[in-house]
Order: sequence, then structure tokens, then C-alpha cells
Amino acid sequence: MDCVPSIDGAWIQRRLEELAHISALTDRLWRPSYTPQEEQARCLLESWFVQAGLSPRRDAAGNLYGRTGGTGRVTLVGSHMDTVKGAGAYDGTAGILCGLAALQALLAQYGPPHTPVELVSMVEEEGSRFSDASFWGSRSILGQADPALLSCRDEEGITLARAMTDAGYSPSRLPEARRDDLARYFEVHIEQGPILEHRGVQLGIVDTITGLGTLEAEITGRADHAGTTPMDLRLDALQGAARLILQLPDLARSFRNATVTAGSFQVFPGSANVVPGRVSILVDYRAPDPRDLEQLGRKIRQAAHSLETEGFGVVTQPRMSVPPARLDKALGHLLEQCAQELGCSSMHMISGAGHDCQLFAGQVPSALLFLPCRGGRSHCPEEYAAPEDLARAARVLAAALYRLAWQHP
Ligand code: HGY
Ligand code: MN
Ligand code: MN
Repeated sequence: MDCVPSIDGAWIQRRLEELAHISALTDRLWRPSYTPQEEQARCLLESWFVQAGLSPRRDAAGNLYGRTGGTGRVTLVGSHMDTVKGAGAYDGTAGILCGLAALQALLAQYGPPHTPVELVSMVEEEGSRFSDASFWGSRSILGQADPALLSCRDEEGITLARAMTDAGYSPSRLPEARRDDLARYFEVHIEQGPILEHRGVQLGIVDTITGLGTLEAEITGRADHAGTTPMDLRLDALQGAARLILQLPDLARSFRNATVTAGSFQVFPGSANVVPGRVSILVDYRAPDPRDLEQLGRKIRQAAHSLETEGFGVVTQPRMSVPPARLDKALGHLLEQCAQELGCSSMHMISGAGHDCQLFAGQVPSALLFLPCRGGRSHCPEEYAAPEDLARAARVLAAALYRLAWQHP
């Protein structure tokens, strides 16, 4: 398949490392949406889009597009530019830069495609600033951004509406971000797990993306003096929460490919010499089967409410949920064929991570291509993908885009 130009993985990696220096924190990488740091990253990406020959545009949600080609339904390629707290340099941005490298190489070799191709850098996929509004950028494109979420708040108490307005975007114009001209969606992403590296396979063709939900459990006991309250007369909310958290791994193990994680919790009042009166936990739970996902969520709620028999007050609140998604077989087969013709090994797999792709899959044929990341590590500074793996994924994407938009429009 010599029609696909070569791609320099080091070019991709240099830009990822440059983006990784743009952080809202000094001691680790966090690029939350609608912040000056995100705007700085967006402007840098925009300059690269223009250098590559793409026409830039921002939508009402702050998603950044780069377009090339004629009229007609659009092949969209993209991922997210926001990060979790303590992120690595590759989650999200690797997909944007692999897409950019693919388009830059094709434009340099063949000029614009017959049918339009757009690259998109999306906002707030992680929900690391607005935990109820994860996938906000892709939801805005798909007309699924719930206006009620505009009043959700970040840790500083700033609403999503305020943050958008301060960043120069008008929440009232969000409906303008909706697209109804998309033909298909491609996403390249690091695997964020160990399977490709462990199996020695170069690329992953994702068939199913797991469903995920977030549940808030608030456990209320009684705040008391840490020194004068006898151990058997306490209602220590953190002890209750701990008993719930220790049950979660067994709940996950009762469903295939399921996970449950209690990664975020707050203790009130939070002083060492006060028996914790209240604890709020955010539980992340996932399963690739929709029935399992629903049952798992129910079992977690039941386990939380069973603490009531010990005298604790328990309130559980579903916060966010995204169903599992089966991706497009024809696009998956195209990626597999392109990988084969380029001499790359590939395997079909499930994604345990959530992705914007699973929202697109509900409306247009969508495909997700994984590249390995070292040790399967992600959502941490150790996250790393080798230049040759970045280049390989970009070339397979370029081959698929060439077929669809340059060769057989
Ligand atoms: O949490 C996830 O799976 C994704 O990184 N947002
Ligand atoms: Mn992530
Ligand atoms: Mn991601």
C-alpha cells in the first residue's frame, strides 16, 4: 500500500510533549476545560491545523475543527484535548495528533480530498472539572448536551455556564454545535491497558466500548470528639464508607470484564480529632454488557444502603452514565485491511476505557483504533507511547481516510 505517505512518529511525539507542558497545575498535568491553559493548547493546536493545510473553526462548545475537502457528508476524525488530574501526555491528544499527521501527509501528497474530512479536538471528555458533564464536547456535537448540566459546578463552585462564558463561549448557542452532516467518525487512542503490549500486537481494532456509570454515595454518621467518644459508641461515617469500598472488588468480579473504582471521596468535617460525620464517595463502575452495567449499578446501591441497618444515613445518586457501544464492523474491517496491507499486526478487542467514540457510535458509523502504551499505564505521568507506535496508527488511519475520501468518495 505505497499510496500511503510515510509519517514521522517523532513529529507527533514532540507536539504531544509540547502540549503536555500546558497545565493548570505546576506539579502535575491537568488541563481542565474552559481555562486559560486549555485555550493556550487550543491555539497551539489551531496553529498546527493551519500549518497542515486545514481550515480551522471553533464551535459554540469550544470544540476546535480543522477541515479540508469539498462538499458533502463529513468524515470526522478526533479525540479530546482535556486531561485528568495527574495525566500523561497521550490520553486524548495522541488521537488528535495522529489524525493531524495523517491528514497533513495526505494533503501534502494528494491535495484536498473529494469529500470533506474534518479533524476535531473536543472539550471535557474526562469530566475532570465538571464530573457530571463528561463527554461534553462530543455530546454538544451530537445534540446530546443536556442544558440542565450548565448549572453543575466545579470544585471552586463555578458553574459550567459561567466557565463557558468566561472562556468566550455562549451556552445559549450550544445547539449550534450540533452536526447533522457527519458520514462517519474515527478515533485513534492509546489503549490505556496492557493487552497489546502483552500480546506483542501492534494495533487494536475496538469492537465494543464499555458502558460506564458514576454513582455518588453519601454516608452520614455522627461527628464526635475523637478522644472522649468510646469506640463502641461511635457512628463513624468513614468506617462505614470503608466497609462499602471493601465490598466493591467482589461486586465487579461477579460480572464479565466489569470494574468498580472508588477514586474520589470527601470526608466531613475532615479534622484528625473529629470522628467523621459524613463521607461522600464517587463510585465509577463499568461493564461492556448493558444488562450487567445496570445490575452492577443496582448492587452497588444495595451495598451502600445496607449500611442503614447499622444506623448510618445513606443517600445514593446516579451522576453520569454512558451505555456500552458496539462499533461499526465495516469501518473496523477497513482498518484491519489497511493494517494488514501496511504489514501491521492487529487484533480485535474491547475498550475498558470510555471514549467520545462511544457517543458517536449511537449516531454514525464509528471506529476506534488503539495503539499500545508502555506497561498499559494511563491517567498517570508514566503514560507513554513510542514514536513508531504513534506513526503506525497514524499511517493506518491515513490509509483508511485515503480510501474513503480521496480514492472512492
Ligand atoms: O474514564 C475513562 O475511561 C476515559 O478516560 N474518560
Ligand atoms: Mn482518559
Ligand atoms: Mn481518553
